[in-house]
Amino acid sequence: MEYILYEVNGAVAKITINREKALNALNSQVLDELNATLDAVDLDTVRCLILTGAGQKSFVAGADIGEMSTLTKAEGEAFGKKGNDVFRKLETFPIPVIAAVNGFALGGGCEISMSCDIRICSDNAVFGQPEVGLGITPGFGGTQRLARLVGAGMAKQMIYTARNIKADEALRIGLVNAVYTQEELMAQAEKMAAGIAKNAPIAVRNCKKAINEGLDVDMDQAIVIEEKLFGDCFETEDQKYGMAFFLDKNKEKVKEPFKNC
Ligand code: DAK
Repeated sequence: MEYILYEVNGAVAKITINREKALNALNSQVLDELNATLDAVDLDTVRCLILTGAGQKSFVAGADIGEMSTLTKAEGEAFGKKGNDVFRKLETFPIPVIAAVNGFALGGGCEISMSCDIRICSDNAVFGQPEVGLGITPGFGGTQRLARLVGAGMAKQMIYTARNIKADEALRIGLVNAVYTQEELMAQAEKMAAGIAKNAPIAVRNCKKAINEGLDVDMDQAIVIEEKLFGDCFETEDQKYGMAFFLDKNKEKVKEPFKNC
């Protein structure tokens, strides 16, 4: 891999988009490598992913404008599909994905962060959808995910004006969950990931599925999705162990890690 770093530390894995000279802009090769990296994640051991960008300045400064500048209509559609397929893979990835946004998250950078389950950022982060200033629409799901995350009014303002917002405003509108100093960001992402990874993995996966799939349907159907996924937990060893541990009154006991089965 030229542009993706992949590290595993216990049950937490970190994917770093590593194209620092171009502020981690997404070209076709980055998207292909990211896709292959996701396919290779060992879901038997990894329980939470962190996605970040290399360097101190940028998470992802967007899709690669140089590569896009010469695309034909058909090539533009193919590039859009390549990005959308990877972003959707992230969004529906079986385990939670935390975006640790360490600087510019513009265009495709804002969009890839929105495909993750949770966004936290450093205090130098800048978010925006500058596409209309380049003569295009957001093409990696920005018109859809931004509106769902921050509401249609705020999404329309950001997209129509192409105005970037800083970390504090991203926090205020609910685009990110927390802002940390640059030095603190990764440690905080790792702490959150470890906190997720210690919980029953099948239950966590089912929660992700229930939230994602439930948001796409009406409440009556959504509740049925939740019921089914709740019921499925009762076929797991982790449910039996988790509840038995709570009910066991032996104060000396030590909680074992969940087994993911
Ligand atoms: N693409 C390619 N290279 C980029 C880049 C990008 N998005 N962003 C930065 N770079 C490169 C710069 O060209 C420069 O390269 P060298 O000149 O050193 O070779 C290097 O990164 C450092 O950038 P700057 O010199 O510009 O650094 P500054 O600190 O002065 O400025 C900046 C940082 C982030 C404010 C500035 O680089 C900037 O404005 N970058 C572009 C941000 C942007 O507009 N991003 C959105 C891109 S549009 C679709 C599919 C996808 C999309 C749309 C449609 N379909 C197919 C339907 C997505 C679109 C986008 O993401």
